[in-house]
Amino acid sequence: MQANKRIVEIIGFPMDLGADRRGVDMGPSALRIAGIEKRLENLGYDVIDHGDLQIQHRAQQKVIDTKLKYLDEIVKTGEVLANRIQGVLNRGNFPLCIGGDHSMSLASIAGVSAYCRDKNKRLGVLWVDAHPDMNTDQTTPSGNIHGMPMAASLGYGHDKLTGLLGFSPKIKAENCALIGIRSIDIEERKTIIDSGLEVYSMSKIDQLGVYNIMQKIIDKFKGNVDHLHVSFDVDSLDPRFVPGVGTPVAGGLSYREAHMIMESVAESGMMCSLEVAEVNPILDVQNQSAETAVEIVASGMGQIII
Ligand code: 6HN
Ligand code: MN
Ligand code: MN
Ligand code: MN
Repeated sequence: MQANKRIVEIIGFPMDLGADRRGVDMGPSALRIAGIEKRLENLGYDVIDHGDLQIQHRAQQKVIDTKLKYLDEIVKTGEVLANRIQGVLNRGNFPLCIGGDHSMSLASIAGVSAYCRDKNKRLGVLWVDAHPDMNTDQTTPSGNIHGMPMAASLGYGHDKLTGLLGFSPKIKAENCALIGIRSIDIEERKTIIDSGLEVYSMSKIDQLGVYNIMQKIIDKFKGNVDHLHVSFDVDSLDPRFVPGVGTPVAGGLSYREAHMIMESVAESGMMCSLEVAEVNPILDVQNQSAETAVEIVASGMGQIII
């Protein structure tokens, strides 16, 4: 088994307005330099790389609300990305979005969710991250929108974020699973509890093992979900393997644990869309983080199975 679609359409989203550390807008280039297209072609996919979407530079704008920095440009470009993703899915192809900071997920999940609504498909999300990204403008310690996409997709937070494409919520908590989590802000925790989200922390991984957890997650998805979207924040990995991230947290996934997550996804045959976020080449060591991210994408797309 493998990911469902044979044609992969890559969309680069060089967004850095959702995060404080500069350089993450070069993530899409780093992933291309690390050979993402060739890697997928070697697995038997046809790959169309659409290049990057246009995002206005930070220097061209102002922060209007310090609790929602660069809100307008993030929403505006997010709508473009969401529409592009819907287009890919409507063509029957597999969208692979490469970021860019994780505020990209607002848009990618919106696009996938709109497609699923049209087609009467039940959407599930696997969120692989050190952070749950469950902040709102009321709880954020940073004002950075990359800490908010999961919350917004569930309907928590500012109307402009939750209301992308004109409907909310985009996903149901019971059809989501978060894994790799080890950094939760105090106020953010309340939103997680309120939502009822299933969070598999690093501590749970230590106790149960990634393989067992993934079997459990996939089993649940199998009964309830038709379209699985995977959102992979590379800071889920331990910073020893992925130093090129803006918000590193010690004690992360090992190289093999990250692969095991994605190998389990591939084995399920359920993944219909994927995104990779937060590769920051400025903070990286010889493009190691982008190379690791490409390896992980290959695992998710069936490297050991095909
Ligand atoms: N990410 N919880 C912190 C915040 O500023 O809201 C960090 C968020 C990190 C977001 O890595 O995608
Ligand atoms: Mn080619
Ligand atoms: Mn994230
Ligand atoms: Mn993160």
